[in-house]
Amino acid sequence: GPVLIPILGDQLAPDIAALRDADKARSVVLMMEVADETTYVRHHKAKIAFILSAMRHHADRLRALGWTVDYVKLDDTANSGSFTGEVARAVERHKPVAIHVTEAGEWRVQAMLDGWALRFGLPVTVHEDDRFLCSHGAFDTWAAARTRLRMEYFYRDMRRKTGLLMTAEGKPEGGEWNYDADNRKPPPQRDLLMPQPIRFRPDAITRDVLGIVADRFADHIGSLDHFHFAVTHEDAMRQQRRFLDEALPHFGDYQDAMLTDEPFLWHAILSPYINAGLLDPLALCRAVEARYRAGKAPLNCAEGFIRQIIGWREYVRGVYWHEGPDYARRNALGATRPLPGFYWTGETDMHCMAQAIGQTIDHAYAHHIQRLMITGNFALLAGIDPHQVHVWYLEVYADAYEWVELPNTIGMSQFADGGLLGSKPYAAGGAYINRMSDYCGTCRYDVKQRIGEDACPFNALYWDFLARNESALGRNVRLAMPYRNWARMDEQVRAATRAQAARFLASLD
Ligand code: FAD
Ligand code: DLZ
Ligand code: SF4
Repeated sequence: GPVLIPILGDQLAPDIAALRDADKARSVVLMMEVADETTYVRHHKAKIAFILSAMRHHADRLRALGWTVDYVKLDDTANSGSFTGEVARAVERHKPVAIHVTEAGEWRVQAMLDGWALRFGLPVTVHEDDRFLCSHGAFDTWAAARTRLRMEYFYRDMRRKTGLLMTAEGKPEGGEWNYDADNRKPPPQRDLLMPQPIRFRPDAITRDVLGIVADRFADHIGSLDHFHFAVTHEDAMRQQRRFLDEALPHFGDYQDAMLTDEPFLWHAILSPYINAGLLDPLALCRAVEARYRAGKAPLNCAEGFIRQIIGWREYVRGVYWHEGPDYARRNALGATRPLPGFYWTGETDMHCMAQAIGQTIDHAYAHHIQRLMITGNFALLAGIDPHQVHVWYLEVYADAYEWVELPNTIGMSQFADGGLLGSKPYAAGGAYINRMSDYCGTCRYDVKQRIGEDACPFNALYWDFLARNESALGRNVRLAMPYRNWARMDEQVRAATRAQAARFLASLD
């Protein structure tokens, strides 16, 4: 019998570890659209459509490369609905002598893979997923030697390991490791020359999938009307080139900027492709470095971008596997409020929230600072149950898989891991949002006010958050200044601020 090689929906690279040394003539690749994966959380419609269409295109690509691919569609009548059920049926069909698979991206699925050897009485080889620079073992070794897991030091190791933006003498290019001090400018005026991601027109395969998703997942969040994702490696490469040509030269400058009705700005719009396997993250970083060396992108932009990929992206994955499956249940600040209904509709008078959520519904995309400082910041300040916040982020973004979403949400955004990932909570009042966006100008609320009917809710919520969490956060040196300011306020002002926050929070329920 052949070797059976299951390829999961986020393993869509032709040289994925399990395929690399396999013999095409003696292998059957198994790809499975299964109900469990489409509904273990209620993913955005466009996220499901993207993954299923990319899977179908990838099967064609593998066949063109000479592989035998057994592809199970979601609506095949005998579809058992689960990875393990489908592997069981494939074992019946093909009578394989062994199973080779690439390690899964999350605990939930890895547990399934780990059960296959016993269940099927077959040798199962789980290949390390070397699309990542840092293996689980290497991260554990790095972490074991440290009391605090600082991204910055991890990142420097990845720079040394890859040689990206390093001089011949082994020094960081330009003399500094990190050029963030040059980044984070407020938004520019809108103009017609701003880059836009390519809008890929759905082909016949995608149109088929869009029909299935519209039918079957009608009650999931999200619109399919704006579906514009690339679903092949070739098209993803077109968007990669668009990013390198048009957005990279300002990527760093406007990384934290937000503009009304401009969902994409100078961001890459590549995360769904990188995470699913359509693009190779290291090759992308090398292309970014080449642009810098050719004088086509400034160092602060090239370094900032490369840091997101070989720094943050690798680091959060390391944290996810290092911390174990119970990381999803962390709740260091004891937050219990249910997620407000407007996270599903975007219907709120807070213009910043309506924008971030509305774009999420339309595009299954929001850029980092919207996720962190608008929807994430609001949930943090309002004391929303971090697990509900986690499920929301996992559902609504086309790039969301637990390994990357969970540390970003539980750790970076909600401070629910008590400061493992970040040294202080990303909490901010309206002034920050006003500085980094044009949202407040057209908002029904007044960003300058803290108390009263028209006051921006973020303002009172910010102080209420600090006051409410003083026992957990009051000794954090990075919060010393705001706590001092709070303590200096008049007792009556403090009471009015907390009453304002309480009224607003009550209106959410
Ligand atoms: P750009 O801003 O252009 O960045 C370039 C690339 O860097 C991205 O494509 C991505 O691969 C990588 N990157 C940047 N920041 C991060 C980060 N913090 N962690 C990991 N990779 C990063 N990213 C996901 O890929 N999947 C998620 O499910 C996800 N959930 C998030 C949840 C929260 C609460 C927050 C605050 C961030 C989350 N991120 C997630 C990180 C980041 O917001 C997205 O990677 C980014 O917005 C993707 O858009 P882009 O390709 O235009 O990115
Ligand atoms: C997210 C997702 C969805 C919606 N559907 C499928 C699917 O039908 N078949 C599949 O192989 N993978 C799917 N995925 C991605 C898997 O959930 C992903 O491989 C796991 O999260 C493991 O990392
Ligand atoms: Fe958001 Fe407040 Fe600005 Fe309105 S005023 S857009 S609620 S920060």
